[in-house]
Order: sequence, then C-alpha cells, then structure tokens
Amino acid sequence: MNHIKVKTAGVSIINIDTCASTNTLAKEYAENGTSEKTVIIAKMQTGGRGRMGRSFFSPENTGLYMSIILRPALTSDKALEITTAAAVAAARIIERACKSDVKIKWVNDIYKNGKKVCGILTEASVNTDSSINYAVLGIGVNLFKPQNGFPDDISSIADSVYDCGYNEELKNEFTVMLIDEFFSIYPIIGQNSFVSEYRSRSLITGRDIYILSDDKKIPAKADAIGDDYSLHVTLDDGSKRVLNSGDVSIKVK
Ligand code: BT5
Repeated sequence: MNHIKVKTAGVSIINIDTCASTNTLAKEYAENGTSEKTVIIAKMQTGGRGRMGRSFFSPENTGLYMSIILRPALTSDKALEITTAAAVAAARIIERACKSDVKIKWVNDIYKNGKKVCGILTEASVNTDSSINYAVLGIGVNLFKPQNGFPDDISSIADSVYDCGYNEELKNEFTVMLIDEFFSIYPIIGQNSFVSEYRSRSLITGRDIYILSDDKKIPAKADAIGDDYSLHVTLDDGSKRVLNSGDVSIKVK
C-alpha cells in the first residue's frame, strides 16, 4: 500500500506486509504506550481473528485488515459502542463504494446483498475502576475477489465490496474514507447518537433467527435493538429475551 493521507488530525498509519493478527500487534503497541489514533494495516494476516475464537480469512490482494488504537474516556460498559460506531461507519462507506444494499448484522458484521463483506472485532483493556485503558478496533473488509475464491466453509456466505480483482488505488481510497468516517463518529460514542441509524441498517430486525449459544441453536424472532445495542427477541414459546452480544451469536434462518 502506498502512503495514504487521511483528513483526521493525529492519525498515524503503520503499513506492514504480514502478521498473525493486526489486533494482536496493535495490543502489543498499545501496551507499550503507543498513542491513540495509531492504525496498523497489514496486506494479509496468517491468523486473522473473529469473535469468540473464530477466524477471519485474510489473504493478500483481497482485503483491508486494520486495527486502530483508541484511548477513549469511556467506561467499559460503553466499549461495545466502539464496535457499533465502526459498523455504522463501515456500512456507510461500503454502501458508497458498491452502491448496493448494505446492512449491519447484529452486532458486528456488514452484509452486502445478504452476504458478509466485513467483520469487526474490538478488544479492550480495562482499568480496575472500569475505565478503558485502551481499545483496539479491528476491521476486516473483503474488498476484492480472492484470487482462489473464498474457502468452502464461507463461500456461500461471503462476498467482496468490489466485483473485481485487486486494485490498489481503490483500496487506498476506501481505507482513507473508512478511517475518516469512523473518526467523524468517534467523538460522540457513549452519547446514544447513532443508535437510530444502526437500527435502520439492521439486517435481522423482524426476521426469524437462530440464537447460537454454547452448543445450542435456539429459534427465535428478532424484535428490536435496544439503546444499549442488546437484541430483543421472542422465543418460539412466546417468551421474551434480551440478548447480550458478549454471550451469543445469531444466524439468520
Ligand atoms: C468477525 O468475527 O467477523 C470479526 C473479524 C475482524 C477481522 C479484523 S481484520 C483486522 C483485525 N485483526 C484481526 O485478527 N481481526 C480483525 P465473527 O463475527 O466472529 O465472524 C467470524 C466468522 O465469519 C467465521 O467463523 C466465518 O464463518 C466468517 N468469516 C471468516 N472470514 C471471513 C471473511 N473474510 N469474509 C466473510 N466471512 C468470514
């Protein structure tokens, strides 16, 4: 990647060829005192990570794999809003880039025409008084068609933002837009300001879903997203539940 220039003041970008996970690397930098708004971008990852121990397919000449070091003045109960702010920013920019129907699948995935093109993983280090010491915001976006296609286990659920092979200029342009868009929302995290947009972009509201928890797969209907980004559902027996994204994942039926 060529050197890119973002509008947001104070952002510094570290470009690397490869690493296991930019989130893991960013956490090491953050532990060593690296300042907020440092962005690590890798051309590929050998051990890209998703939530709950899942992996994120991150080959070269395919995607944007980046992690942003943040030091927000927030308590840990607001940490989820880093993910949801990034989801809103990513949805806006992906929509601008591909001009398709772009939705957020609770809580951290972006879908284009029903297929996943982006995943977000935020990892926070919390002080004993519950304030956030640092957070690492990891965003992975499938920008281009992978050279050898997506692996079998995700080929039916994954897609790319652009319907073409690798194009460095497009990647640089997208990266700049996404970083600037995220930092335009970042100052209002914790103020409940973008929950309505998050809701309006929700892929699952009103739909039949499965709740995935431990080894269980529980059918339910997704009713609404709460102000705290919890998911309100109705189970098949008519009972209501409020789900926390830290405890469960969901799958659209
Ligand atoms: C995520 O988790 O999707 C979060 C992904 C975050 C990736 C970024 S890249 C930069 C930074 N460094 C990292 O190591 N991570 C972050 P989750 O919602 O748990 O989804 C994981 C699931 O998505 C997998 O189990 C697969 O089913 C599917 N998946 C894996 N790779 C994919 C891809 N490239 N595109 C679409 N779906 C994928």
